[in-house]
Order: sequence, then C-alpha cells, then structure tokens
Amino acid sequence: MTMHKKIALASLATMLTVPAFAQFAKPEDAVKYRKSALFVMQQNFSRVAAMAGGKAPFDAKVAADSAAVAEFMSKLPWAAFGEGTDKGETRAKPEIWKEQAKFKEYSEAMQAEMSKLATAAKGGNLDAIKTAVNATGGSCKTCHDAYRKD
Ligand code: ASC
Repeated sequence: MTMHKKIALASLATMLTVPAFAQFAKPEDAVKYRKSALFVMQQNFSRVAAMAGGKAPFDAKVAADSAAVAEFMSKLPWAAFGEGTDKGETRAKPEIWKEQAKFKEYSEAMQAEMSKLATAAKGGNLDAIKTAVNATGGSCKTCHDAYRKD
C-alpha cells in the first residue's frame, strides 16, 4: 500500500471514530455544559414563573430581562447531547439517543414557547405572561417525563 493510501485510510478511521461530542474536549464537558445552560435557563424562567404565580411581586423589567436570558439559554443545551454523552453524572435517559427526532421536536417546542414568553414579558402584560409561563412549563414537563430520569 502506498503511503498516501495509508494516510487516507488512517484519517478515515479517525473520522469514523470521532464522536459528535468532538466540539467538547470530553463527554463530561458536554454534560456539564448542557446542565449549566439548563440551570441558568431554569433560574431565569422560575423568576418569571414566580411573578406569574403571585409568589413574587411583578416587576416588568426583571421579568422581561429574565425571560430574554431564558430564551437565549434555551438554544444552548442541544448541541451538547452528542453521541457518547449518555454516561456520567446525567439524568438524561438513553432513549434520547434512540429517539432523536422526537427529542429534537420537544426541544424545539420548548424553545418556541420560551420565545413566546420572552415576547410576552417584553410586552409587560401579566396575563399574557401567565399564559406563556404555563405553556413553557408544560413543554419542560413533556420532555422531562419522556427523557429525564426520576
Ligand atoms: C421549572 C423547572 C422545570 C419546569 C417544570 C414545569 O421551573 O425547573 O423543570 O419549570 O417544572 O412543569
């Protein structure tokens, strides 16, 4: 075999074994990244949800700012669910990697609801915020029920 062929085969073998978490240095980093993004999203969403539920005084500016952060954060976790990131300190169920279309559909539904919440919060109408909080919370729950352990 020529040297060129050897090199071509070696790089092909490398490409075939490099998993989708390659954008992260190691699978643990991907797990930490998605948990961190979801945590920051949840902290901001919960602040708005507390106002919508009458558990915190309504502050339109805080609600709008928090919802905007939650909306941005909602876009981030999904790139960190690559192949090989189903292990370690994660409550992600293995079904995620077997039902990727459905998982994607749920994640996109949540992002869409979170965007509607950000729009509602920007508008400053508490009733509209309440409706959007309920829809967004429902989209969190749908995915957790299917794809999160416990
Ligand atoms: C939250 C949170 C969730 C969702 C979900 C809504 O604040 O941490 O996972 O809302 O409980 O049903």
